[in-house]
Amino acid sequence: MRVGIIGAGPSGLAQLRAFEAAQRAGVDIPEIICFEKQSNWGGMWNYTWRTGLDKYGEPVHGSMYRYLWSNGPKECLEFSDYSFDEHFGRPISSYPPREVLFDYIQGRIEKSNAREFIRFNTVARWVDFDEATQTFTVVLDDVANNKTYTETFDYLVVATGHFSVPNMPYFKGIETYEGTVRHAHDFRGAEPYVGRDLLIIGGSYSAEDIGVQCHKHGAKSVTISYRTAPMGFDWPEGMEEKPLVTHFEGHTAYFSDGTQRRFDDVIMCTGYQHNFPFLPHEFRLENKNCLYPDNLYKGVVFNEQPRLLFLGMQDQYYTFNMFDAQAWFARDVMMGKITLPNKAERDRDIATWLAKQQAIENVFDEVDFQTEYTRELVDSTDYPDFDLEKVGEMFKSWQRDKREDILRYRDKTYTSVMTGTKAAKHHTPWLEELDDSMARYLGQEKKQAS
Ligand code: FAD
Ligand code: NA7
Repeated sequence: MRVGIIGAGPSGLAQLRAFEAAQRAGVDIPEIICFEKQSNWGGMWNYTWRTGLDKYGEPVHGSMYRYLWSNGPKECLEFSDYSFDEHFGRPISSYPPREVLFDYIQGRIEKSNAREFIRFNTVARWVDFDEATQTFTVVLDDVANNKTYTETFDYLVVATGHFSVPNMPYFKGIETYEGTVRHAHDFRGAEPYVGRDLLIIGGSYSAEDIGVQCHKHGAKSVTISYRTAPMGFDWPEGMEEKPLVTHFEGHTAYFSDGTQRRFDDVIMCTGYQHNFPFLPHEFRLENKNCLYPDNLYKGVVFNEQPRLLFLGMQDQYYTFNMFDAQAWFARDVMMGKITLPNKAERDRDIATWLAKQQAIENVFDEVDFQTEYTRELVDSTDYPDFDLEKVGEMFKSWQRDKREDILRYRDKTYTSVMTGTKAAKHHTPWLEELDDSMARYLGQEKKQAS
């Protein structure tokens, strides 16, 4: 049996890890090849300074930026088979910067021979499914060597992420707006906005985090324009929310409440598109960012063609440990340890989850939904069990911390459900910490400890 995995971000790496865990337990595993279009693993966490196209002319995948600190407690994303304690050897704070989390992701996978399974600089271009042989043929571009070739698989795992291809709406007059316009996908740090009046469009995580970062690093003002509802945090002086922009003229944005204001720059924090240009249309997920994409049995198995599996396609409270639970489930489906019910039963199961999603009323319901979803996957596999319900409570507490103080919630500490370790207090309050390097993050702590 041959398994193809597209993408070596946290989800694709979780899939490799799941097979490795089975192998370590003495089970024969299939032949596996993972294709990654970047030159290294880590997906979003593999920071790139590039925007637009990469050095081979491929669309840049990365949307992460300098000074990005975890936007939820690390205790909520901890792998249940590789703790932060095991990796760092001592307690660290609850909200580490990107480089530290990247190091943690790498730490687990570097303990295996996973790199041997990955072909880097390799883009999946197209997938065909042959009904007669029940196999996928994947057309691949080795962009570093300018070679195109194909590989054939019995199962295909799509782990290409969904926070990479910008959703870029049009606003009347924006084509002649006199300031700069970019999408959050191309934001790489707050420096260009120091001393400037910034308009952010969007009302979710990117708007909040980029807005707060620009405020922290010295933007003159940050205005956030929402479509549906304001985020409603207790914003500091210099930050405010306004309803949606109706149009632009010159340097000025006009809002639907009749007010107007001049801005130097605009950043569209308007989310991302699920984008699968390498899949024929009948295999594409067509949903927007949501907690339960339609057509995916257990959020993983493509219902119309169960040899096709997707990881990490949900909107995410849970991340790394949920990807693991999905990958363990996917592995067991592929290896026949989990028998899929027939299509009618799968349809019913999907409908039940979609109805639950429909009934969600607030952010706490969202957390409960994803806790219950992840619980079901963990229970149906041998992924090491952990106190998911306590993690769910931590997510709710995190939401309350943000309501209390959007500039200081990252100074809070949480306790690991994996090890019982209470996070260390970071040496510098987040608002005053302008250096996000791992050296500073860990080095300073060492100094403090001694
Ligand atoms: P990705 O990380 O996107 O990885 C997908 C991989 O697939 C990439 O390496 C890409 O190069 C590869 N790929 C794509 N197309 C192809 C192709 N055709 N052929 C070959 N390879 C391909 N999560 C948190 O837990 N905490 C945070 O603080 C946090 N902050 C975030 C901030 C930003 C700005 C963004 C965008 C996301 C953030 N996330 C955060 C969520 C983040 O998406 C997940 O943590 C995680 O990276 C998702 O993993 P993934 O493997 O599913 O997707
Ligand atoms: P999200 O969470 O998908 O949010 C997208 C936001 O963009 C959301 O508030 C939308 O408003 C808004 N949006 C979308 N289209 C428009 C238009 N046309 N006009 C105005 N506003 C619009 O994406 P994020 O980038 O914030 O977060 C993605 C990930 O990155 C997340 O996991 C983080 O960890 C980092 P709506 O509320 O639907 O009206």
